[in-house]
Amino acid sequence: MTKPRPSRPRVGEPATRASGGRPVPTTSKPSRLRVLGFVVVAVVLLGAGVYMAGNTFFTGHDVSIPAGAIAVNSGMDGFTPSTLDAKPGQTLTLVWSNKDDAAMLANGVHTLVSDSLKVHLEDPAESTVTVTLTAPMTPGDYDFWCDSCCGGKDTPAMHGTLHVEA
Ligand SMILES: [Cu+2]
Repeated sequence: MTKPRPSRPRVGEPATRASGGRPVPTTSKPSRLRVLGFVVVAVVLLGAGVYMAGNTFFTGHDVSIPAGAIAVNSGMDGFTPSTLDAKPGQTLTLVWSNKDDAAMLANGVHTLVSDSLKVHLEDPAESTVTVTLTAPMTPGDYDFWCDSCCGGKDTPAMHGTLHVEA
């Protein structure tokens, strides 16, 4: 009824293919290639699992703050902290978290916007992103705000200040 498949020889059959001129040894053990293939697949699956588990751990809200970085939170009450201190020309690294639900935010993001600092940054709902803010060389107080919730720029509580030391 069923025709024998013409492809690969069954284990136990005399070897008909030759590699490099030598006859392929017939063996009942799985070939090295098969074992290697299995190991590769296992390692890839394991790696993917560790990677995904890692994402779950490291994108949670209890994010560890790298040395020198500043933890900032955006919420319905504005930026916390709302004043950031910098030296002239200093680049600040902000680990910026947004714990709010997307439905409460315009475009699902809190923003950090400033004309004088030339930034328009976004932090998606329920996530933490790392962003940088470079202080101008001229000392002074530079205004920034969130324009995607609670009335945006028109609401005083939505503003923050980058204080550049003299
Ligand atoms: Cu906001």
